[in-house]
Amino acid sequence: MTKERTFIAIKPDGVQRGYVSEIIGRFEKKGFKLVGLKQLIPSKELAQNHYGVHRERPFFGDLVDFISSGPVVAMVWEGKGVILSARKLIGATKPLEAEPGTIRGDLAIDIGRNIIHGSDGEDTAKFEIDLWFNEEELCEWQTSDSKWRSEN
Ligand code: DAT
Ligand code: MG
Repeated sequence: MTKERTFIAIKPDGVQRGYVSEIIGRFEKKGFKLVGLKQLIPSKELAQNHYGVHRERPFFGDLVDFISSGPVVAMVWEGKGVILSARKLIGATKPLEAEPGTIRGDLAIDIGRNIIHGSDGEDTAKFEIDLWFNEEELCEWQTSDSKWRSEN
């Protein structure tokens, strides 16, 4: 049974626009398993740590202000290939370049309002899950139909 996990966050614009259920639904329909879920208004410090890799970029200040401006729905999803698959479901960073059918391609217009975050690799996923969640906040559970979702 694969334990691959990724960190997904619905940003304040996605929450404000009422896309929480739409976005969770896309991951559920794909077949991934929700193992962590909470809503919070991130502190500046959390936002800065989360986007630390972009610290030197000109948009860093605005990005941190935006992410900590309102409720974020933070999630951990589990399943085979979930890190890459989630990035595909999410679509390109610039909504203009995101294909229709992807979350950003269907629901967003602007790079600064691209409604969702997803970890971009194994190391990032581990770092972000540890940053946003305590171990006790994550559920170990089996879906009743797991053998119909993935062979292993
Ligand atoms: P992604 O969110 O697809 O992983 P990223 O890690 O390159 O993209 O950037 C993180 C976020 O920062 C992105 O979702 C939106 C914002 N951002 C990235 N590039 C930007 C730019 N050139 N101008 C404004 N915001 C930008
Ligand atoms: Mg990124």
